[in-house]
Amino acid sequence: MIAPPASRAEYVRRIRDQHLAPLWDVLGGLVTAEPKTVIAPYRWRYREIRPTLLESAGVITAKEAERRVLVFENPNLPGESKITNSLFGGFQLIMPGEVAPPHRHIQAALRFIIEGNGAYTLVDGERTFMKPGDFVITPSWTYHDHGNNTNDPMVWLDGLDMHMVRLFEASFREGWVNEDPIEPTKPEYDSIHRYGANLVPVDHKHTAKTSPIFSYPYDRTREALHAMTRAEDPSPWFGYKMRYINPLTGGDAIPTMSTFMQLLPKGYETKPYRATDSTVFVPVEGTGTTTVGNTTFDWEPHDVIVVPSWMKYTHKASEDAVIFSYSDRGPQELLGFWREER
Ligand code: 1HN
Repeated sequence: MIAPPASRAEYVRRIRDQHLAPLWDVLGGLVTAEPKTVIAPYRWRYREIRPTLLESAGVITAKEAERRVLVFENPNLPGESKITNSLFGGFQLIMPGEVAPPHRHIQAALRFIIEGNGAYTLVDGERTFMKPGDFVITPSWTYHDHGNNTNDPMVWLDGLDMHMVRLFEASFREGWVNEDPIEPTKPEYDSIHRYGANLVPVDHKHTAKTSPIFSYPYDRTREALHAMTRAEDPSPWFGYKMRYINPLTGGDAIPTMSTFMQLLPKGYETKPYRATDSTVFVPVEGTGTTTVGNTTFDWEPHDVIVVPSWMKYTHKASEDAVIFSYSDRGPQELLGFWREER
């Protein structure tokens, strides 16, 4: 028989030297009865941050910055480059004549276009020109660069799965052979022509986990939502809401981040809803309010609103409104974690 320790505290002090710790002190905090979030609900007003964003052009060039991005920092997690625990969000600015040099990384990116018209992103040899409201993807480990040959600044929201990659310590990144822009190897819009018409090339072998379509243009998304409004009543929780998919699998366009666009008719108010995915909402058209817990945020186009996991929220549209969103729902579903409450 081993003699019992002098006290629990004495025992716990002793086992720390062996890099051991008692689960009984931490179990309740680790395996909570319900999701406990550290994330603060928050809203960034585009009207307020746009001047600050444009000012960044005088602070650093796109080339020197590699990517000139202002990062959305959750107020409860300063310095962590997190808008939620799993998601990165930022606004990227490319000024006329600038290029952001080519690179690739394990992290997948979504681009949601905010302002400007006709700057490009080149993904896997294919150039895509960007317009406000377009949803554009950069799949994991594809070379990409961006350039602006227009006369206006171009701004988009970058959403990345980088904190999931960090969790797994699985990050790789490399530059192109040099810093010059990559020459396209495919015709413009090749991916949407090839895969975006309910057709697939007859010899296509499906291997990639990410959508073969790089750009989901806003005019088509908008048309799909408006067609829905003519066909059925709005969902009490979502209004009219669509999910961007990979047409080859029916799954999310990007496997690590779900992306959505929804339409709320003027005056419509959604019923309280919560789910375990934390979500970033970006209004595209219209104005309204979002209530998360006890906080109500009013919003207009290009504002950014973060709703944490498992907090009840409602949206109310003061005018016909269209809202883009992205969340970690897809990976949670793949892993069997995701839950919702209506
Ligand atoms: C990145 O590569 C881009 O390619 C944007 O435009 C934002 C944020 C963190 C890490 C890499 C881009 C990024 C990023």
